[in-house]
Amino acid sequence: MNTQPHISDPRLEPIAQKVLAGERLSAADGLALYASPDLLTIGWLANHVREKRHGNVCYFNVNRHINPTNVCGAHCKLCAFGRDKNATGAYTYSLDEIWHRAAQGVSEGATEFHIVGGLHPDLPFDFYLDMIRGLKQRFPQVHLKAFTMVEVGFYSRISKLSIRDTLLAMKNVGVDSLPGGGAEIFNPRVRKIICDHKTSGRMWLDIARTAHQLGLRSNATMLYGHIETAEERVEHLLLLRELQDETKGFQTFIPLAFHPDNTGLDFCPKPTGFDDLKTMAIARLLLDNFDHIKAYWIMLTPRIAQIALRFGADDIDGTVIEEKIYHDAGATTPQHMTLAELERLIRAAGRIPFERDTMYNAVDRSKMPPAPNANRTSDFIPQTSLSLNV
Ligand code: V47
Repeated sequence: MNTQPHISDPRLEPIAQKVLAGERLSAADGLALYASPDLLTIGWLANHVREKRHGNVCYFNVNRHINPTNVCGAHCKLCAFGRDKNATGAYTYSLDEIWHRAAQGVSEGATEFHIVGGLHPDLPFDFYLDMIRGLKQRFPQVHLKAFTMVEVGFYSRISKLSIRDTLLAMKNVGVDSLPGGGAEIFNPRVRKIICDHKTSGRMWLDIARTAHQLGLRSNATMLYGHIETAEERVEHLLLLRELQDETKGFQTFIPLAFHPDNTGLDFCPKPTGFDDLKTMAIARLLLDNFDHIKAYWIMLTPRIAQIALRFGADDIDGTVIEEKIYHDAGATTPQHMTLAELERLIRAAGRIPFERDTMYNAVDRSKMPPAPNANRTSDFIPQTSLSLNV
């Protein structure tokens, strides 16, 4: 059992008592954590919770991002990825191009396709259904984590189907779960500035609720480090916690640090490592009903993501391959990592790499065709059950 940390900020004493007793933290506790400069105590507490749940294990997966189009009518100020139809750099993949990218992903050992894109003004809902159906037919073994709540809301509008029927149509053709994007900050004041024409925060939560009711699990995100206040971050996290109490449908929470380059918010300073680690830890402490907290290395940088594995995160995302959304916004991280590189990062943080599928089942590569480009390290033996080191 871990011993207590030295707490240099006395405001954290009562919060530490609650965390160690397994009690739920309040909004006021969340604000006190944000107000405190005592990052090491906050991190220690988050690590305590993280190790109680997951021991020394760090999850990762081998995945492939596919962004079918960057054409988008939403014009969110926060985004550097979306383009008008005729703008320089606008693209929309044909279905054949999508099959090709997916086949590349499979040859690299992907167990998941992470599919999100712009809100294209002309593509019909059937295009997306054909894409999912075609991917499922060609690659039935690969989990399809597709379309944010914002895309679901948009498809419902263009298809004139209810949210429920839109989700059912997606599920029927092969969508297995939904990614967590588009949540940004739920508060309407912030949304009006950073993503005025996007699905409201309330609607995002309603769509997630409906997805969960239909048996589709999803992730959740929070985009931080732009114009939002600490109160608005805490409110966002507690709204997610409230919905999770109701549906238990969220798998993983992913804090996303805002990258300002090439966006309509380029006056915002770049995220700091201090804020990244603090936000990761506070998420772990407030979201007591989420199983997993992910340090998305693409956005955090591999260095900060690795440290985050000791500040509450138990998952580091995947090999990714061809990330566009952050790189259009000036991210300087690589666009993909090999399995061996990911495992090295995890081991160097003193954690045990655990290759998972999207649903956090162990992946046993000895039962899969070899992935020629995966470049595994030789000593990693996938496990089917975990022994927790608490
Ligand atoms: O929804 C857009 C964010 C999200 C910028 O579910 C930006 O496993 C920073 O949701 N700076 C997409 N962020 C990424 C996402 C995600 C990533 C990894 C894993 C999962 C998952 C989900 O990226 C968008 C938006 O919130 N974003 N522009 C930007 N300039």
